[in-house]
Order: sequence, then C-alpha cells, then structure tokens
Amino acid sequence: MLLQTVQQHLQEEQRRHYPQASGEFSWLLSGITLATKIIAANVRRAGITADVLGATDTENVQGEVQQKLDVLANHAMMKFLGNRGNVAIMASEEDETPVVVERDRIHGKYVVVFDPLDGSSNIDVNVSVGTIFSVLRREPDPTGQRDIATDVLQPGYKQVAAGYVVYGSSTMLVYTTGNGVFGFTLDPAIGAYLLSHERIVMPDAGKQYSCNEANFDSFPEGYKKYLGLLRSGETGRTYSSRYIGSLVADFHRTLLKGGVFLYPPTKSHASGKLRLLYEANPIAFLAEQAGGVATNGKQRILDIQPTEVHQRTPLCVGSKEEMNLLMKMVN
Ligand code: P6P
Repeated sequence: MLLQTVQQHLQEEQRRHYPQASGEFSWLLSGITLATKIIAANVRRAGITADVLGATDTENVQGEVQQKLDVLANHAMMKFLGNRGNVAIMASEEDETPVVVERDRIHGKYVVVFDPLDGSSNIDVNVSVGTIFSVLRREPDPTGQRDIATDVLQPGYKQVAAGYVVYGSSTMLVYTTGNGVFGFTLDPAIGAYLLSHERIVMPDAGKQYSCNEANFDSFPEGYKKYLGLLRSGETGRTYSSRYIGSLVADFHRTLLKGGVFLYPPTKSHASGKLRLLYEANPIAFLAEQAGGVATNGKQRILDIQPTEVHQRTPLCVGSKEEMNLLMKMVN
C-alpha cells in the first residue's frame, strides 16, 4: 500500500470532492495533527518526564480535577488551532466559555470544538485516552458583534469534519469530512500520520456490548431489558462485555469490530454523562459515515439542537443490527 500522509490524503479528498477548496481546511487540520503529535509525545512519556502525571490543584469547568496532561493538551490545541488564521472560535471541554480568536473574529470561517484529552483520569494507570474534535463552519461576521453562541451551538448534522486521536498501543487519527472514515497511524520514526485504514466501515452487527454495568440498576427499564436480551443469546448472537471507560477507546473498538456502546441516563447523570458538542456529535458523525447509528435513545444525535456548550446527552452508538433492536426497546 502506498504510504500516504494525512495531509496528502486530505488534499486528494478536497480536490476530489471540493475542487474549489482553498486549502484552508487542510491548513486547519494540520494544526490539529501537530497538536496531537505533541500530546502523544507527552502522553507516551508521562511516567518519566517532568512531572506531567497526576492532578493539578485546579478544577475545570466540569468540576473535575484537571490532570496535568489535560492542561498541556488544551494548551496545545488552543495554540496550534488558534494560529491557523481561519479558526474564529474554539470551545474546549476544559474551558467554561468558548475562546474567540480576535484576529479572526470577522473573517474566520471555522469553529472547532474539542475535548483535548478525554478519559484523562485513566492516564495514571496507562489506559488509552484520546483527543476528540469537531469542525463547524461559520459565516463571516463583518460587525464582529455576533453572539458566539450562534456559531458554536449548531446541530451535529452541520459538522464539516470530525475525528479523534486515540493514544493507545499505537497513536491513531481517525477522521471524516463527510465522504467516509479514514484511519492514520502515527509513525514515531518520521513523526507523520500514515494512512493505515482506508475507508473504515462498521460491521452491520458485532459481538460486544460496552457500558458501565455498575450503573445497571439505575438504567431506564428499556435499557435493562435490552442488555438482558443481548446477554441471553435470544438474538441468535453471543456477546461479550467490553468497557474501558475511555470513550475514544470504547468507540474505536466499536467502529472497527461492530457491536454497541451505551452511556444511558443514570441516577447520577439523568441526562447522560457524555457531552453533546465535543463527544457525542463527532462520534455520531464518524459512526454514521462508517454505516453505523448514533442516538440519545430517542432521536438521532446529529439532529439535537444544542442549547449549552457543555450540555450532556445519553449516547447509544454502534452497528445497525444492535442499534435497530435498541431503538425498539428503549423508546
Ligand atoms: P464512567 C471519561 O471520563 C469519560 O468522559 C469518557 O471518556 C468515558 O466514556 C466516560 O467518561 C466513562 O464514564 O462513569 O463509566 O467512568
């Protein structure tokens, strides 16, 4: 297979689907790939370099103690996206309010929302973590006075790109621009993401379900019945349970192997725990582009109109077969 970098691949995709493309989007994505290479280098050395393991003495907007790598990852994304010249607004899981890039507030064509290091509480025990991003378009704002919420709170079907980097046994970038899903593996020897998964398609059915079963007793009844059915073998399929507790890792496995990932409403998170804008929406865009399904148990994730930057949602995502059965049982 011809080794192709993500930049080459993106240029070809842009030429094929958007011949008039200015190259601005490719330039934006290169900011994300650069930031994630820096994050990867620090995640990989976390145990041995300057004190990046462990928690800071600060909390983020979620009230979660910030891991030191969270802070580093957020700075990297802010710095290398903010200097692209075409990103007007950035919204991060780590920051209460979106950041306006003043220099690009008028002409900037893009908004990027991201979780710079999802699952970071797993870092100290060497479990895979990830960076998740979602790119939205925005109209120029000649007056510079537009309410930034107008540009940030867009439904997921308006995303122009989405992806994640999973810092696992290898570092992989998976992204879509609406014409399929592609995977690139970081070659540390040359510091480049090389195409390793041409056009990822999620299997129509799988053999694994993924949820935090410690919350089982507080799941709504339909979810309990659904999981009971998967476990019983009455569907004609035998399932294993796999749960890492890191969304990017749990979804990456579901994307490649099929099956279903669930974070239903629970007693402690009645509206679900995962965030709509920078977790559920990019994951849902990727899932649908790979032939899968993503809902909040009642409606398509990508159709939800956001009302707050950090709003939460239940998330059910996976193969057609498992998701069609789920929708019949939880509604
Ligand atoms: P729980 C990690 O903290 C995270 O935001 C997601 O990456 C992951 O899917 C979820 O929370 C795990 O939550 O309640 O099972 O620990």
